[in-house]
Amino acid sequence: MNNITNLNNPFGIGKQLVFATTPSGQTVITINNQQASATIALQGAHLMSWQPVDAEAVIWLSADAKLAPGKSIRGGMPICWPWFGAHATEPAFPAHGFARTADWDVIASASLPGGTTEIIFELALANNALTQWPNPTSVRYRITVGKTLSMELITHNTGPTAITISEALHTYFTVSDVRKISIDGLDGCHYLDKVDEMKERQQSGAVTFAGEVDRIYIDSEDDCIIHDPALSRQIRISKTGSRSTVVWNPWIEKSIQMGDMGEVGYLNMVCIESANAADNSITIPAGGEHRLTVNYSVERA
Ligand code: TA6
Repeated sequence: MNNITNLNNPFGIGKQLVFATTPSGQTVITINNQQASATIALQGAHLMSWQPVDAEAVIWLSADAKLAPGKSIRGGMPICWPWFGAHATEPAFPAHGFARTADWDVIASASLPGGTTEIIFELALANNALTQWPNPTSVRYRITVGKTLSMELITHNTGPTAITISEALHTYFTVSDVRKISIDGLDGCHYLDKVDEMKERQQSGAVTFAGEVDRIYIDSEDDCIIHDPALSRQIRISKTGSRSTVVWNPWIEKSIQMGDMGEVGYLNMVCIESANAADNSITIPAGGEHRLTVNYSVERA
């Protein structure tokens, strides 16, 4: 039986959760319930879209996003693990770790009381870059789709010694115009400014955008809210187990360099990433685990 049959038989749920193959041979999961719809690429367990039934699309995906083996998808919600950004010592290792382009297995799915749909993935470490991560680890990732989108990323250290990871749910949000939004929840937080040689600065008031922004806010655990008056909405991001918040918009020059942001894609997206990065890296003792959870909800403004 082909892979899709093997997946739809145990884990498909009627029309609510369906596995299908794209023309390029990638497996994509489509979820539709009475509260919301979502699509997830099996590679990287990469959520690509989420839309509550009474709202516009919330997650941004580049018009030039590629769905190809081993290639990261521009947009959606890439999983950065077991390191965020460049590897500390190996420049040849992939930025943001290997989880987002790796094989993940589906291990469970359910239609939950109250009308949400849940799917659970496990990182197939044995098939992936063990040379880049020779530490016995189990990684599971749960996505629950409803009016609220909920994620939980669980790292379990199954080895005999402590491990240190950095991580992020590197989410791209759709906005009307990045020049007309503001982000609350980071006032007073210190951040590392990646646009200015990682200088440490302190946020004053809301975050707004008039050029490239690439900041790692350290010790930032409060909810963030994206205020988008032109869409008459705000997007709330609440989290646990995450002490860093990354805010990123590549603006014009960086978008052109990246080549897969679309013509003016940068105007309609902002990344608010729930992370543990830089000084907030996480050390997990032998046998221990770390849970990062994030919830997104849309409120009328
Ligand atoms: O989270 C922001 C960031 O680290 C930026 O510096 C930029 O590199 C972005 O991630 C996208 O990285 P990627 O490897 O997906 O091109």
